[in-house]
Amino acid sequence: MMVEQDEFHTGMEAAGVKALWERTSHNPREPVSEPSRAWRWTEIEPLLDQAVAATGMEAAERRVLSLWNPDLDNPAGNNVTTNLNCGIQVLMPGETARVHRHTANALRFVLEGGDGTTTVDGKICPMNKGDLIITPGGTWHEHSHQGDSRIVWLDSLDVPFHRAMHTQFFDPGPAGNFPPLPNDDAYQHGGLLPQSGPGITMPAYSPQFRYAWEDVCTMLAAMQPANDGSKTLRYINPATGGPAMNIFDVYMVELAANEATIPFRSTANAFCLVIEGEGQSTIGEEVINWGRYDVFTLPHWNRYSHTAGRYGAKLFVGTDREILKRLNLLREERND
Ligand code: GTQ
Ligand code: FE2
Repeated sequence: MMVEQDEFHTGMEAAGVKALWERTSHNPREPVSEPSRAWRWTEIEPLLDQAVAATGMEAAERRVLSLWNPDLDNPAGNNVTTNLNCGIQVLMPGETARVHRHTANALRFVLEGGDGTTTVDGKICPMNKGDLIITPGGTWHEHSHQGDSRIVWLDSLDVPFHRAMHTQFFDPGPAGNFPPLPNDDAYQHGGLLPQSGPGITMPAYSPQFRYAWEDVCTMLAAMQPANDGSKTLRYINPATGGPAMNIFDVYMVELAANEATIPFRSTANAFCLVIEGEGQSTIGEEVINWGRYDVFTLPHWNRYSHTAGRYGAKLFVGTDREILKRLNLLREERND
C-alpha cells in the first residue's frame, strides 16, 4: 500500500539507510568509466606568458596551470585521470620555486627551454628539453632557472590517490636531513649497480632522479619494434628494476608511421603527453586527434588504439598501473 511505502521510505531516510534493490547502480557488470579528455597545447601555450604576467613566484609558490577534467571535478583538487593530476609549470630566468616535500610522487617532463635545475635531496638535476626528473614521495625538492628564456615543463603527481587514501602530507621546508645517495652518474650504465659507498642499501625509492632525453633516444633506436611497429621503453628504478616511482609508472612509447597499435584495455588509468608527431587515438567511444604537447587520457577499461601520422610519434605515458598490480586488481586485455 502507498501509505506503507511512504512510511517505509520516511523511516529509511530517518535511519540513514536505503533499499539496495531500489538502486540501479548496485551491480555494474563492468567498471564505469569516463570518456577520454584532451588538453590542447595550441590553447595552453598562449596562456603561459599571461601566467607569468599574472603572478610572481613569491605569490604563486608554483606557477602551474592545472589540467582540469570536468568529469572528475573535485573541489579538493584537480585530476586528469583516476589517480593522477597534471599541470604545466613555467619558470622564468633567475626565478626559483622554494624547497618543500610531500608524500605524493611527482615527475616533470621538460617541454621547452633548458638550463633549469631541480635539486632533489641535495642532488642537482639539470633540466633540459626532453629530460624527466622525478621526486619520489618524501624527497625534498626545489626548482631554479639559470637559462635566458622561459622553461616550461609538464608536472604530474599521484595526489588524487593520496587524497583518496588520506595520506597527503606536505612540509614547506627548510629541508631537513635526507639519506645520502650515490650520484646519478653511478646508474648510467645498464646492468651495473653500485654495491659500496654511501646510500647503496636499498632505498625506499629510486636513487636515480634524472632520466636524460639523449638516453631515451639511444635506447629507442637500439630496440626492435613489436608486431604493430611500436616500441615501449620503461623508466625504472635502477636498484630494483621496478617502476621509476613506487606507485607511479612511466613509459615512452614510439609509434611507427601509419600503423595502428593493437587494441588494448586495462583497469589502470593513464595520461599520454605527445612528445613528437601527430596522430589519432580511438579510446572507447572517443576519437582523439592529437599533436605535439597535447595531453589526453586513457581512462580505465576503455579499449584504445593509437595511430601516428606519416612521421611516426612519441608518447610519454604516466600510469597508476603499479597500484592495481600490487593489489591484484590489474586486469588487461589485448586483442591480438
Ligand atoms: O614542482 O614541486 O604541479 O609540489 C604541484 C605540486 C608541482 C612541484 C605541481 C608540486 C609541484
Ligand atoms: Fe613539489
